[in-house]
Amino acid sequence: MPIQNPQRYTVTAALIYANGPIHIGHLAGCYLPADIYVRYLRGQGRDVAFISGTDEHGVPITIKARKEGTTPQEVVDKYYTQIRDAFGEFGISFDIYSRTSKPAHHQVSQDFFTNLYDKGIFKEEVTEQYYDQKAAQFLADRYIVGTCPNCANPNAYGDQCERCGTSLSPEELINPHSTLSGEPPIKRPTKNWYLPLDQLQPKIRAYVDSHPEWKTNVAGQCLSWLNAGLHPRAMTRDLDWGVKVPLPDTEGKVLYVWFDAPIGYITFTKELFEGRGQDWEPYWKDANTKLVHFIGKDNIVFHCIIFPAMLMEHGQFVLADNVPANEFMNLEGDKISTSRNWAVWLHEYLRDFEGQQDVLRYVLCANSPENKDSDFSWKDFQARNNNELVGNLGNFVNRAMVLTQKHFGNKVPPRNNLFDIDLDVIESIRRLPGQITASLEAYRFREALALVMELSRVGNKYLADTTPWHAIKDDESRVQTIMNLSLQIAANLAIVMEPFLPFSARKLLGMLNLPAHRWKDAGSIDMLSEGHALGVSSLLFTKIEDAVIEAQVQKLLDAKKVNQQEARANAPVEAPAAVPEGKPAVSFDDFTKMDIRVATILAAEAVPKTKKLLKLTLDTGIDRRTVVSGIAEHYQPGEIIGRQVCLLANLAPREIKGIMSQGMILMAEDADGSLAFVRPEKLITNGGTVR
Ligand code: B3M
Ligand code: ZN
Repeated sequence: MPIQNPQRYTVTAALIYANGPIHIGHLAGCYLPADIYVRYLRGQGRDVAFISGTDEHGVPITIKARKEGTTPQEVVDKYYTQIRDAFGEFGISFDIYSRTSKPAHHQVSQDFFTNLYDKGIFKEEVTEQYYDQKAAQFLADRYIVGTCPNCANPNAYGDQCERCGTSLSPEELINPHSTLSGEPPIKRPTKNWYLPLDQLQPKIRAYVDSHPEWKTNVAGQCLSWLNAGLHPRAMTRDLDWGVKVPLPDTEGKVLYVWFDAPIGYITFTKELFEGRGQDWEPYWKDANTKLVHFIGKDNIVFHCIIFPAMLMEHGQFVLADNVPANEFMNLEGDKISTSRNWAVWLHEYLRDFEGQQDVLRYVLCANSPENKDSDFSWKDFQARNNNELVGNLGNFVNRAMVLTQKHFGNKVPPRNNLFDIDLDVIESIRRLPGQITASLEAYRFREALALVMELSRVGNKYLADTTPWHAIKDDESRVQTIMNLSLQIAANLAIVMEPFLPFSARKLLGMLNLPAHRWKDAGSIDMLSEGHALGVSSLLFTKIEDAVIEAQVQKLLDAKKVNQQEARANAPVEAPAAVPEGKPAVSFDDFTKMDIRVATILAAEAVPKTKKLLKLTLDTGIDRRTVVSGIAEHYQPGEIIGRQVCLLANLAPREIKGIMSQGMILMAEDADGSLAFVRPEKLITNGGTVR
């Protein structure tokens, strides 16, 4: 059960690896929802510590250093600053953003390890681990790749297959080889310390079971791990980059990055409060503290099972009350990928859309991957800005301000007689903030944002229905009421939009000449008293033109082109593993019965009401004929006219969707299901045979 009426909140956002710049997927996945939640809590006047920083250990860092030809330390120094600054620019309001490479963190995680060690929690075990003789190094996690036993991806890592998401151990990989030398590894004995998750399973299950309120995507992953049965997991690694194992004779061993990284939340909390000269311990040790971890879905097992197990065995700490993990956000229908440069980078957005951080925050939240993967597209970004932010929210606020300025000297007019339409509006002002609060408390940020926009829509409709710009001619008193209530809506908006659109909220508060927002004022129709002087009005949002969006789309298309070229250049010579099995032998006679001809496509058009079919007109040398072909998902009609193809010309004609198809075009099918024409490699006279 969730904790009721907590005295304070410790809110964490994942410690991202400091090995590259950050993109919209990171923001949407955990930092934006965490920031929305924390801003809301602060608006409520709650005591909250918002903790994050970079994860500076582990194989992802050392691999990056190798790639860039520098040291791990230089890598983390460079990206820590970049990442921290990008979050800052987007208004992610951490109370502290620190780093796991700091000596204080090494100390805290070593103490934690020693605490468990002294209690005899770890199982000490000598096992055979993969070792690269050439590089003289053990191959943990991402230093080893091989074929995924689950989906046959030939580039699965020793800890995880990025294609199917399965978590792996190096032993499970088929054809393992070292990413350092490319060689197949040998096995060597080494000693490591294991957290016996198998023995802790009942306690962990009881903890997970005590939180039936967790999101279904989170609970689902936990249950599938628990039902499969937990295994002991090594908490140390044979690596030289990381927190040294605090035991004698452990040269060349460090703590597993997933052991030290979550302890970083504790270290950084300590750093924050010690810096303020305050006691940090209640934020982790008092039962009235609500601990919430914001993460992406790939980190669920670590935050819901392994870290809680560590905390339980330590014994002094509270466990997470909730872990509202998000799914992933895709980009234009494709998985975001750093290596393929398929991403919208935050530092580039800041350059291309100066001062428009709230627009991205809005779009990422409105389209947040809260329960399932979602997709970011530039067209949707533009439409949401132009229709929702400019057309709804900005338009309402602007009309309320400008009309007041024009007719009432920029001062809040009195509220006079109220009619039904006014009472309805008042009802909405009173009701919506409560609903927004309930959604935020339940981590339903998309829904909360939709309700904020609903309040603005109520305002727009009120103005459209009462047309104060006409009414002013013969009923000034009526218009006073309308503008008074409209401004009260605007004041409510300034409060409830703050967690989502902090930059615009601040601007709106300035326009209304109101002090810093307090959540408890939301729902009131008396935030602006009669005669209150308003500030200077300006536009909250501006329209984004087609050309700006087209430039962004072009940038992605360019990235795709570069990728395709690189993929072609690097394509493996060997055939990929997954090909269909061979068929039984046929006689040469059987083969010669097939009349395969070279033909040219003269015309092509989609077959109506089908997704897959194109109707083709072919010049076969013998005749001109129609063939229906299932290639519409692979080729546009316009791009194939004039191409030579191979046609099985004597396949018995058959009717497909009312069209008589005379033959079949030969296609080659790739492992991923994509199709390509089989065609002569030089121009052949139509009707030439294939044998
Ligand atoms: N560094 C993985 C990641 O960046 C890992 C998170 C640690 S959270 C304590 O996605
Ligand atoms: Zn896989």
